[in-house]
Order: sequence, then C-alpha cells, then structure tokens
Amino acid sequence: MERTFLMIKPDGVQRGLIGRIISRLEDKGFKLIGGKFLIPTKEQAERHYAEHVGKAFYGELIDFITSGPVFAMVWEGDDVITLSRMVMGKTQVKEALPGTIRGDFAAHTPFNLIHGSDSPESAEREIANFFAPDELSVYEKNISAWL
Ligand code: RTP
Ligand code: MG
Repeated sequence: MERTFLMIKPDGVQRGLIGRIISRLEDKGFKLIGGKFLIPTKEQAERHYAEHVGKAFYGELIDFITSGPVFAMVWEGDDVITLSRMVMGKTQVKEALPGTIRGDFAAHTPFNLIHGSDSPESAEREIANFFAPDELSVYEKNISAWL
C-alpha cells in the first residue's frame, strides 16, 4: 500500500474548494490517513520545494505557498502517487484536461490548487516535513460495516 502527500494550496483554501477536492480523492477510493490546516513556514516551504531552487518561478512559488493556510494531507492506496496526480491533472493549467481538479477549477499557473508527491522518495520526505508519525492513523476501511 503506497502513501502520498497531497496539499490543498492557499488558492484552494481561499476559493472554498477543500471539500470538493477531498470529495474527488475519496470518490477515487483513496484512504485519508492524516490531515491538518496550517500556514507553511518559509523553512518548511523551502524544504518542500528544494528541487525548484534556481528556477524562474521559485521565489513566487515560495511566496505563494506561505501566503496563507493550506490543507496538508496524507492519503493511502494502490499506486496512489500516480493515480492522484491523474486526478489532479497537469501542472500547467493550459494542459490540464477537463475532469481533473486543475482542469475543472484552475485558471492560472501557479495557482493550480493542489500539490501531489511525484515519487515514493518525495512522498516520504514531504510527509515527514509536515507530519509527525503519530499524526497518521492506521485503520481498516470497511464500508459495509457502516451501512
Ligand atoms: P506540485 O509539485 O505543486 O504538485 O506540482 P507539479 O509536481 O505538478 O509541478 P512542479 O513542476 O513540481 O511545480 C511545482 C509548482 O510550481 C508552480 N509552477 N509555476 N510559473 C510556472 O511556469 C510554474 N511552473 C510550476 C506550480 O504551482 C506547480 O504546481
Ligand atoms: Mg512537483
């Protein structure tokens, strides 16, 4: 079972899209095992986006991601890293297809609403940057027991 770090960015929070974004991830069948509302510190943001240091959009990206609250989450599922990025859609809003979160709701890059880890190594690093181990819940999902 794979884990990924997903984060609703400040634009998604400001626009009131937390519920609808989470619904799409739940609809796909992924399991939410951790979530919290926070304003990323500059250090946390710089660790998170270390791979982009030196790129033209880096400064703007750090300012954006530290500008207000985000909703940070850990999700579990088979191939959740690849599949959640498909649910999110392409990074550049002009390439994000309808039916994806970014394709349906985002209109300008870098305001593309949600972050998702791009590999198991990134996921592990990003989860550790935002969550302590005891903030993640290990549980069985058993829908039929609740109907
Ligand atoms: P993310 O890391 O946020 O999940 O997005 P991603 O993997 O799809 O894209 P990545 O290449 O890692 O870029 C990180 C974020 O930087 C902003 N960006 N702006 N102005 C630009 O051309 C540009 N390119 C990227 C976006 O917010 C992107 O999600
Ligand atoms: Mg990325």
